[in-house]
Formats: sequence, structure tokens, C-alpha cells
Amino acid sequence: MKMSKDQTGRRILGFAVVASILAAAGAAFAGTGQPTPWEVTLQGSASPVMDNIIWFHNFLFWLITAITIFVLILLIIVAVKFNAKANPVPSKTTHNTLIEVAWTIIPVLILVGIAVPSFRLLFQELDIPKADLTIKATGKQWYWTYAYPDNGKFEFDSLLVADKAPRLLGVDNEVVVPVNKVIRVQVTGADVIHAFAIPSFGIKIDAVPGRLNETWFKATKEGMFYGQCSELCGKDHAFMPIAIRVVNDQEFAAWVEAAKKKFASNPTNEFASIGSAAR
Ligand SMILES: [Cu+2]
Repeated sequence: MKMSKDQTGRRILGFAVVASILAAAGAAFAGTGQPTPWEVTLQGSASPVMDNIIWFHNFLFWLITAITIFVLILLIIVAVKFNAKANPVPSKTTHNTLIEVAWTIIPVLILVGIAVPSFRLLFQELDIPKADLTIKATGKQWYWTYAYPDNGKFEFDSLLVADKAPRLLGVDNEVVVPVNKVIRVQVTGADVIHAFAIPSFGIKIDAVPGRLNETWFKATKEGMFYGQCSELCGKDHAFMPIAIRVVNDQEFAAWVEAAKKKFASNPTNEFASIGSAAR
């Protein structure tokens, strides 16, 4: 008996230690806009939505941990106290009203407790605030095309550059957006279904041909943030990264002016050609 109690204690301690190490490791490696070696949890947040996704993830993690430990303790008690050797004459008890009411009500309360922040997060993701800037991302086999419909209507392709860091995430033309501004992202597909995803901003939305999907993010930190196409879309699915550079307002304005000139002659630029025809 004594040995078993020690074992139980040690098991619970072991579980708690592993859980704390995982949480600590997650905290230690968080904070970059790209995957890092030995990363064991979500990428660091750089948007209000991702802040809440991480909060919700941690909330569920500890809730699940508590429930799992509780069930483990019950199982251990049953196995130790009520095995045939320790308890040769079993009790004939069949019902206990208090326990039956409790094991119905408590799980319901737990589910309601999960549902409230879950729905709050869902509404935050889907209810797009008034946008400061709109960008349009079109998934193609196998690269992305970006347009800035309210900043000179230029358009450009963004392709993987094989030897550019970070590996498999570096591109020739990065998306540039201003910091602390609500960016509405319109997403569509030109050929097959792709998906536009940036972990640090907490967004992932399908790029479906013939359909215009919308999502949004507000980058709260300057720097580079990376994502990848997240829908199996063909042989180079793994080689169409998304690279977003978040800059301050002045840098963004300067970039827009430079981009208007740089991409003016882009043959794929339908907006520009419409604009020049009108002129
Ligand atoms: Cu794709």
C-alpha cells in the first residue's frame, strides 16, 4: 500500500514537471515570426487575435491537465483499493444520487466555461473591424500575388528564393504593411485551393477560386513574419511561403511610392493596365 501511494505521488509530480517544462519551453522560444528549433508550442504572438488564441490554448491546456490528473488519480485509487486481492468482497452499491448529479452538472459547467471564451474568440476573428488598409492575396500554383487596391492599385508576385534565409520562407517580394493598423486581407485562388496562413497573426483562411474570402490582422510589432500555404495544392505546395514585413507609417509610405514605380510595368498587373487605359 505504502509503495503504491509513493508511486502515485511520483507519477503526479512527474506529470506536473513535464507540463511545466513544456510551458516554460514554449514561453522561452516564443516571440519570433517564424518557426524556431526545438519549438514545442505556438509561434509567438504579434496580433490581438493571436494573443487570445494563445490565451485560449493555455487555458484549455491547464483545464485538460487538471481533468486528466483527476481521472488518473481515480483510476489509481480503483486499481489499488478495489482489486481482487485488496477487496475480496465487493460492495453491492449501485446508485448514488449526489455523485450522479455532480458528474452531470460539473462537466456541463466546464463546457460552458470553455464555450464562452471560444465564441468570443470566434467573433473576434470573423468580425472584421474598420480596416485602415486592404491587401488582396491570390494563391497561384505555386506562389502568391498581392495587390494593394487602396494604395495605387499596384500588384506583384511573391516567389520563394531558394537560398534566402530563413530557409524555405524567404521570398523575392515581401508584403509590407504598417504596424498597429487594421489590415483587411482579401484572399482568393487563381487555379486550385490554397490557404493563406500566418501563425504569429493568428490567421488561416482558404484561397478558393471564384470566391473572395476575408480575414484581418493588426500587427503589433515591427519585423518579419512568415507563413505558408496551408492547403495541399500540388507539387510545390511546400514552396510558396508568405513573408510579411511590418514597418512604421513613414517606412510604409516610402515603400508604397517605390512599389508603385517598381511594379508599374508588371505585365500581370491588371489594376495598373486598367489605370493606364483610363488615362
Ligand atoms: Cu498553395
